[in-house]
This record gives sequence, structure tokens and C-alpha cells, in this order.
Amino acid sequence: MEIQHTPHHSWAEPYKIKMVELLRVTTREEREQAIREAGYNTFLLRSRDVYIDLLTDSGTSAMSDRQWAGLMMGDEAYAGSDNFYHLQDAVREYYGYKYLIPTHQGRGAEHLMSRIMIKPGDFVPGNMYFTTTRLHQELAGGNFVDVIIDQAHDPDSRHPFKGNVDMEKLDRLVQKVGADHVPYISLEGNVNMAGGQPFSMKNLRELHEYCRKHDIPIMLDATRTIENAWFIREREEGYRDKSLRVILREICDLTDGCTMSAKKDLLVNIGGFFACNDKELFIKAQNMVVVYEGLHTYGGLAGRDMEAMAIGMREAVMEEHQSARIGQVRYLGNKLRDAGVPIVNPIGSHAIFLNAREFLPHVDQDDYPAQALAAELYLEAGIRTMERGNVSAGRDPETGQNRRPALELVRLTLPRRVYTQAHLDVVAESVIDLYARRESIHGLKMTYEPEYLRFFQARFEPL
Ligand code: P71
Repeated sequence: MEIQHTPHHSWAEPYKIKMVELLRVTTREEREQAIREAGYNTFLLRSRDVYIDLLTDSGTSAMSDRQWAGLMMGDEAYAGSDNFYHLQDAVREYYGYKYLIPTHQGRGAEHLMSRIMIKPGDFVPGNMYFTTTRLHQELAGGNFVDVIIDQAHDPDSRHPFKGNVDMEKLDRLVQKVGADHVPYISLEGNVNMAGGQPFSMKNLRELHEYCRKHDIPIMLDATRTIENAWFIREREEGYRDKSLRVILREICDLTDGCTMSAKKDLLVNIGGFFACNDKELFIKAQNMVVVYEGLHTYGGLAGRDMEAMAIGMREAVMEEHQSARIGQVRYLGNKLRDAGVPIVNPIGSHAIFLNAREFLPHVDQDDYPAQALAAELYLEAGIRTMERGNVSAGRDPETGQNRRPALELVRLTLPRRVYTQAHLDVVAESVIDLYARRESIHGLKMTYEPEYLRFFQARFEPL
């Protein structure tokens, strides 16, 4: 397939704006009150108090006119909805998996997969944890083992594929516990917690060969895999002239199935799925989905949601869409980097990650520097971001201590097709101002800590 560029190879948005949502600018006093009431946790802010919302790229995309038209074509039959078959066709075409189970979102699929595949006492290797993924593995009685390359934990390493699996770490685990206790390896595209970092096709091929030999399935977290395909084309020998569609299929063909949060790559506000090639696994998932999500032809979604997802999938593999997506993230990242603000390198596809450890070296990690920085950026400019550090990492179940991860980050996540370049200028200016007065920023004390996924609802006070 021909790769299309706009004139002058700009990453200009491949769409024009048909409808707008008005923004509200608050005063400093209003923001002080709002963040205090939110316990200094950006998850607890009301969105009406936010000016530019970079909390997440999950479910926050702007749908196209075609997707909105698709909503009108919802077939809300309880069973056998037409939209399910459209989605199944699209998954078969673009991802290539035979069997599909829709779920309400990514963690619904993770829940099903973990329950079906993991036995208590098993070990599940993965290229870095994701919060919900690891929790579902643990709830199913499994133990997550990080097998990502060391460079992924180093915000300054310029390794082009920081999402790669360290084959020696994986082999050490398999030798130690035996392949029988490794139900699958969980492989994430554009590893979120590492800063949106891709794996290479070469690494996946090695992994595939190793896993075939030891009879270990590779289960892909396909949430941002189209964005991963973009980096493979950009950075890997032999892919320069391949289309995203072709690269995506090549990735999926080397794996055995996937979980998907369609709220990212696939440009919808809600939705996800589990997909696989093994019939037995599919039948187990089909049986499990009716307990927790809904009938196997809707899995917690309305027919219209499945239609919007099928259409979103076709738009997500468009070259010009991803070119603008990644171009926009880089635009923001380059501005910050040029101003000397410490960010994770290389710049990933879905967000810019501030290195809070380096931004606030005077704040101890147990005083939550990334949480404090996210709260301060809100106070400064009404910009909402997300902590991805010590609070998100949680406690080690064995020692009960904070995990104190190597990466202490604030994520400025860009929703797809939502903000303009001028918004990004405001964001860059605000972060740069904050960096200039970084010594005035202090840590936080946690005053309420929920049992599961504490970052969502934890509350803090200034020290
Ligand atoms: C993101 C999210 C949404 C989120 C989830 C948990 C804490 C904070 C924010 C969700 C992902 C993801 C990957 C790689 C599975 C899920 C769960 N990401 N895998 O980045 O990034 O999907 O939210 O649809 O249940 O803000 P789900």
C-alpha cells in the first residue's frame, strides 16, 4: 500500500473540525479549592474545573462523523447483533485473530483472560507491568514477573526499542519455575508505563521462536499496537516501505491472541475485546464472558459501540492519522526538551512523560514527587495530568512497602484528534514556567489509601 504524505510532509491534522466543545478557564482561587477538595489527586477533580485535560488518551478521542453515523446504525438486538459481525470482520481483517469476544473495556478482557489461563501459583512474565493487567493476574493467583530490558527503566536511555523483552530474563524465569508454570507471556505494544516505548519485530520474532519451543502462548496487549507498528516502520531495518496494516498483521501473526482496550488506538469512548486463534480458549472465554460482561455477541457493549469500534479500527490504521498523532506528541515533547525540561526519551506515541525525580530532586520518593508535580501543574494552569510513579506502582504484596519504582513520572497524555497545536503551546509554556520555579514545589503525604489500584482514589495533603 502506498504511504500518503501531505504536501511538504507536514503532520497536519487529516481532518477539519465540524463541532466544538467550549472550554472553561478557572481562576487560581477556584483551582486551589478544587485540588484541595480532590485530595491533590487529579483523578478526583471534576472535569468542569479542568482547562486542558491530558489525564489520559483512554476513551477521550474525538470520533469522526462516520463513527457518529455508525452509532445510528446500532442493532440493539440482545443476541447476534449485526454490529458484532462487522466488528468480527474488522478484527479478522486488521488483527487477523479468528475468534472475538467483546468486553466493556480492556480490563474486562484482562479479567477473562487471567481467570481462564492462570492457575494459582503461576508466573506471568510481561514487558513491564500495567496496573490493571497485573492486578487481574494477581487476583487470579498469578505472580507478575517483569522481563523488559533494563533500558526501559532508565528515562535517559535512547534505546529505540525500550519495549523489548529481555530474552535472558525470560529464560531465567522459565528455567527456574518450569514452562508448565508459565501460562503465557503478556506482551504490550508501546509500553505505557515505560513512556510509550515500542518493541521491535526482531525481538518479537525471537520471542516467538522461544515460546514455540517451550509451548508458551504470547498474549498481546494490543491497546496501542498500531502506534507500535509506526515505530517499527520508522526505526527497523526492512520496514520503511511497509504499510501500518501490513506491520500490524505481522505482529499479530506472531502472537496467539490479545486483550484490547479499544479506548486508545481504536478511537472510541468505550469498548474492548479478547481475541484468540485457539478454539478451546475461545470456548472458555465465551463461557466466562456471560458471567461477568454479557452475552458473547455484545460483552457489555451496546451494538452502536461495536459499530463505532469497527469504523474506528479502519481509521486507526490510516497512515495520515498516525502521522498526525505521533507528530503532535513530538511537537510538544520537542518544545519541552528544547527548554531543558527533563522528559523520558525517546518520545513515545501517546504522551510526554516528565521525569519527576529529576524535576524535583529535593522531594523524597515516599513524598510522591510525581503526584505533587501533577497537582502543581493543575494549580499553575488548569492542566490535568496523571501520576505514573510510586503511587501507581502500589505496595509490594510481600513486604507491604511502597515499590519505589525507578520511573517516577508525570504523564501528559494526548487524546486523539482533540487538541490543537495552540493548546500544546499553552501546555509547554506552563510546564516551562513551573520548571523555572521548581524549588518552590514540595511533596505530599498520603492521608487515604484504597486497597486496590490506590492511585485512582488516594487522597493527599501538602507536607
Ligand atoms: C491509561 C489507561 C486507563 C487507565 C487504567 C488504569 C489506570 C489509569 C488509567 C488502560 C490500559 C492500558 C494498557 C496498556 C490495559 C489497559 C486497561 N490505560 N492495557 O493509560 O494502557 O484498559 O482502561 O480499557 O480497562 O490511561 P481499560
